Amino acid sequence: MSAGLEDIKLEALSLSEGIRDSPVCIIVLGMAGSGKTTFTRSLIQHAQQEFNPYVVNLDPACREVPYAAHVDIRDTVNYREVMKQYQLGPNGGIVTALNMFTTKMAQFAELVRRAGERGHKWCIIDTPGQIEVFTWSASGNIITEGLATMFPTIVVYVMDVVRSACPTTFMSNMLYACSILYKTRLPFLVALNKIDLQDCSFVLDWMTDFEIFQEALEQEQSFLSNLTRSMSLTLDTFYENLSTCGVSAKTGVGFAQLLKKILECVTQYEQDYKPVYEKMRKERLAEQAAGPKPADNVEEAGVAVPLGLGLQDPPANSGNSVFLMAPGLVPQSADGDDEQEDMEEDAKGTAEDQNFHSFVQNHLTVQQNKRDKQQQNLK
Ligand SMILES: Nc1nc2c(ncn2[C@@H]2O[C@H](COP(=O)(O)OP(=O)(O)OP(=O)(O)O)[C@@H](O)[C@H]2O)c(=O)[nH]1
Ligand SMILES: [Mg+2]
Repeated sequence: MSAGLEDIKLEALSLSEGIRDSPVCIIVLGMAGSGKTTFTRSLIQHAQQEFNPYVVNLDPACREVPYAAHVDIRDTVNYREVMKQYQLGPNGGIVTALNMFTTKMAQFAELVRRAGERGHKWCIIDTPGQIEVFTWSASGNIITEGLATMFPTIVVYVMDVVRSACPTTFMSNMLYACSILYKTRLPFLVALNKIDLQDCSFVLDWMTDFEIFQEALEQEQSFLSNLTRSMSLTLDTFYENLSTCGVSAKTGVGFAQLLKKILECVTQYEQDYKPVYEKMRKERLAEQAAGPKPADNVEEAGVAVPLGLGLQDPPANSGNSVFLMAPGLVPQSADGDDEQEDMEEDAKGTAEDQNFHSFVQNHLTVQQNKRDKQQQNLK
C-alpha cells in the first residue's frame, strides 16, 4: 500500500492530551446544491492570509473540487469501486465510502494535529452533497465528535436563500438546521448563501418577526402551511441562539463579516462548549481504561457502533489497494462503464442546471412584477 492515511504514524495524538488550541475545525454542512463547495473555496481565499487553512474534502462522489485539498476522501476511498463491489446505489456508496474513511479517523485526526503544528490555524471541511449522509450516519457522528473532542470545532450551515424564498422550504431548511444544532452541540453559524441572486433580509425578517412570516405563509395555499405555522412558533427559541450572515460564495460578498462571525463562534466554543467536550473526553478516557464492555444498547455504544457492511475487510477479490490508495492511482475501468456513467451524469447535471436557472428566472420575474405593481400603486 502506498503512502496514504494507512501509513500515518500516530505520534502524539491521544485523548489524554486535552483539547488543543488549533487548528479550529470548520465543518461546512448544507442541503444538496446549497453551495458548500463554492463556499469552501471562497472561505479558503478569504482566510488564506490570516488563518492559512488546511482543507479537507469529505465528498467521495464529487467530480472535482475548485480548491486544492490537503486531504481528499477520494484519494483514500474509490467511491465507484465501492458501489460496484458492494452493489450499492449512489447514496449507499457515499455512506459506505464515508464509513471506510472513518475507520482511519485516528490517522485523519493526526494529520489535522500536525497541520496545526505547522501553522494552519483553521481546518475547513467540505461535506457530501446529501446532507443526511453526514449528519445522520455513524461515521458523520464519529468525525464530528472526534474532531470536537480534540480541536475547537464549529459548524457552518450553508443555506440557499433563493430556494428558501418559499416559506415552507425555508421552514424545512430551518428544521434541518435546528436538528443539526441540537445533535452536534457545537457553535452554529448559518451562511445565507447566493445573496448575489436574492437579498437575504427576508430571512432575517421571518426569523425575528412571526407576523411577517405568517403573512408570507398566507400567500401560499398548501396543506403544509398549517404545520409550518405551528413549527415557526416552536422554532422561536432556536432563532434566538442562531448567528447568521449573508454571503455570496460566488462573488465573495459578505465574507469579511463572515470571518468575524466565525471568530465569535470560536470564542463561544471556548466558553460554552469546550467544558462539555472536555467532560466527554474524560468519560472516553475512563471507558478506555476500563476496557471494552459489551453494549446492551446501540445508542450507548458511542464509538463502538459497527461501521456498516463489515467494512474493515474489503471483499476478497478487491485487493487492498482498491480501497486505500495514494492520489492518482485510482484504477480506470476498461469496459467504458465509467464513460457511460459520466455522460448520464452530465445530462442529469445539465437538466438540473436548466431547472435551477428557470426557477431563478421565474422568481426574479415575480419579484420584478411585484415591484412594478407597487410603483404603479404609488403613482
Ligand atoms: N449565483 C450563485 N451561485 C452559487 C453560489 N454558490 C454556489 N452557487 C452555484 O450553486 C451550484 C451548487 O454549488 P456547489 O458549491 O457545488 O454546491 P454544493 O452544496 O457543494 O453541492 P453538492 O456538494 O452537490 O451538494 C453551482 O452551480 C454553483 O455555481 C452563489 O453564491 N451565487
Ligand atoms: Mg459539494
